[in-house]
Amino acid sequence: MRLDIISIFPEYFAPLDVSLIGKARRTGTLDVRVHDLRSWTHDRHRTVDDTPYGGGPGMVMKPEPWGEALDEVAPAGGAVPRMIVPTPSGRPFTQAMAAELAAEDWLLFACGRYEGIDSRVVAEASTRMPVSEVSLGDFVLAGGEVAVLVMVEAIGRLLPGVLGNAESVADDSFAPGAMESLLEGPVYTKPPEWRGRAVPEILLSGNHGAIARWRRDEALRRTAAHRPELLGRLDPGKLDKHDRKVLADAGFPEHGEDMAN
Ligand code: JQB
Repeated sequence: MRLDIISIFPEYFAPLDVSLIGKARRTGTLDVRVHDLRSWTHDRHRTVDDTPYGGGPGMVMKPEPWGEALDEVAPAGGAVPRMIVPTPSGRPFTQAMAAELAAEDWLLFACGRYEGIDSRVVAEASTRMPVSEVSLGDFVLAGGEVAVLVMVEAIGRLLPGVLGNAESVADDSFAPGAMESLLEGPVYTKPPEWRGRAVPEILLSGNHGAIARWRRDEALRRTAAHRPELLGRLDPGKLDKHDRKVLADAGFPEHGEDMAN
């Protein structure tokens, strides 16, 4: 997969030399190219921002350097990347979107700063390539760089051969897409007792059926406690009697037992 990243802070992407993504780059699974937006400016001060039309606080990224950058990185008449623009007003980035993007051959990330990029840049780019405005969540970052690092890590670990252990991706969940409905429960490793705290006995039992049941109970309890809105996405047909009891005990009788059973 090819990834182009355009930013006024190319140094932000040093972490992409490290760990899973760094290895994927060295082995050729990932071709990452980081570009300095200021290389497409022509004035002495390498200006990328200007005051907002209509007034208001802060500055807005000028369209001209972006236009030249996109023309050079993704020239007309050739292959077309999918462009991703992080912005707090974008569609939520999810695991499903990470999986969809991991199937692309070429992604182009455009990192804004200040109050964002002149809107005509996305409008014009959209006539030449698919463009998605994406948000990591309901908080405000100072720019798109950290959002791109997050997305590249989420996408990169899904690429064939990037995680050493092929099972690690599938096991994020109990079933395909389940990470969108149930949180993971707690995990433990050796030693069996640490600072007076024992590992739950069931995990040492060797009873794989009972362990799977316990893990599911913990996942249901954690989801009820931390992300109750996710319970509404559970398929009621996939909840057994025990699941319904766990959810009722966690304070969600509407997903749990009905009065009849
Ligand atoms: C500039 C960004 C995010 C990109 C994601 C997320 O855009 C703004 N609007 C108002 C105030 C400040 C900004 C700063 N800013 C480019 C830019 C913020 C992404 C961003 C984001 N993806 N929060 N913030 N979840």
